[in-house]
Amino acid sequence: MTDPVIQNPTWYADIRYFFSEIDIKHMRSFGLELGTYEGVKTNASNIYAQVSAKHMPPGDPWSDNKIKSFLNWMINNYPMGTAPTTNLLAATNTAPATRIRKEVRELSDAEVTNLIKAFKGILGKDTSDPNSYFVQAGYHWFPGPNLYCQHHVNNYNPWHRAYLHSFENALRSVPGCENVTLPYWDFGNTSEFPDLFTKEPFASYTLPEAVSANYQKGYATSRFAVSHILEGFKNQVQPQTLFALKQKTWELFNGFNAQGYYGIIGGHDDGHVTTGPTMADQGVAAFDPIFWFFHANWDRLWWKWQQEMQATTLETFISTVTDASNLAFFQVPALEVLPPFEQKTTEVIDLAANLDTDYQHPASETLTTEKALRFFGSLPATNAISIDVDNTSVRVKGINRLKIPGSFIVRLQKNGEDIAWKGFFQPAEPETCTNCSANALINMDFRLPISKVEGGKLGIVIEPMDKEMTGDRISLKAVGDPTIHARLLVTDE
Ligand SMILES: [Cu+2]
Repeated sequence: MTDPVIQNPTWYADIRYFFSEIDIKHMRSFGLELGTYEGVKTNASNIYAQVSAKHMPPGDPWSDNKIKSFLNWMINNYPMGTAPTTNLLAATNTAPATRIRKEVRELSDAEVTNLIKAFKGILGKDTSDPNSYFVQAGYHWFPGPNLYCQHHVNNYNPWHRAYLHSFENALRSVPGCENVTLPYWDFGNTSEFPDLFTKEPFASYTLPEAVSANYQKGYATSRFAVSHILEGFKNQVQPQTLFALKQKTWELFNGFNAQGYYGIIGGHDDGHVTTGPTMADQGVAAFDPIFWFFHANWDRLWWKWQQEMQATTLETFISTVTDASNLAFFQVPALEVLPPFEQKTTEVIDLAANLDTDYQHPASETLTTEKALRFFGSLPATNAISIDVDNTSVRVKGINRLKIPGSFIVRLQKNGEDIAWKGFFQPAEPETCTNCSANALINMDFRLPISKVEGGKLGIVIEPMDKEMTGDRISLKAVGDPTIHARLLVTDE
């Protein structure tokens, strides 16, 4: 076996493969983390001492060239790098999944007919039937009594992945639909709105019984005009999707972190508030049939990122996690469950192996060909940085979202005119939700050309989606007097 010295090794391309799963698990029990970038970087000197003394791994020491490669990585300031395009892990991936989800506009006529049959089947089931549309949609929030909120947290992606699996199983309970899969809506393709969504049974859903005081029997789900929806996805959701897919760590991909609220979770929230009044309300969003196609795409995007990062298994996924508390979260599998679903967080990470599901990505995927900005407010000093002179980030810091009943939009204004907006998705009574209360203070990030913000006075307006309760806007004092910041952005590219 050839084992040349690697002159410029990186974490993603080389170093993370230096440790076997057995080494990682074994050393973890002694408190030494070899499965993550931060763990290996922090303990690099110690690791180097052990491997160069040929003590590690016991009985199977590293070759001299491998030791030299590791030293090169240390000398070069521990570069993170990117995942290799050739799949080094192909050998560890087992049988291909049998549930293949396709783009909704790429279904054959027979597949559409079958999907309609499956939807009509679960819509026709009694509201007490666990496979009914009513029960499945109700897991998201109303009618309760258990409110399973998993948003703006690590479990946002895992919980929704388990949720889609549960919904797909319900569709498969309909006789003749045993092989149906849930299609996704590639909302990055804004050239047209899928025609199917405007037809029965996908256009709207009427509640067969009340789910809350505000949502009575007979309430019909509704959406904004198609032009409004497409514009929101094009201008608001897509830039954040592209940004997220270019990130190299779980934290930046997820996008709800110290670097700001911009990425997958931000795009998801904006997608909800731009689709319609029903989709904008966390309490009832899942009753709008579009919810399922929308969320299947978020799940696909997460999986696509996992594939590109070679992070499809639990251990390789952990190699992308950098924050200590997030790490602890993903390393305690026994504790992390996704109620009301049977899977655990750590089980849904490998979508293909554990949920037997994969995605057929769209024929004309634009994500990888378009250039996305990859800029931050700050980066570790080990990275050589350059400054983006064209764009800025305006951040509104410290909005107490518990004071706002339901989802809302923050509008950034120059001289009283809107120049940008950002949505936040939450229940009507956020103070009753544990996850919401734990993340009460939020920051909103706007990334825009400097030319758009210069030469005028900047301010913000907070507009609730449901104006009946509070009127058109919420006073800044009521939400804890948030502050406004502007900064230059940097990149290490
Ligand atoms: Cu959602």
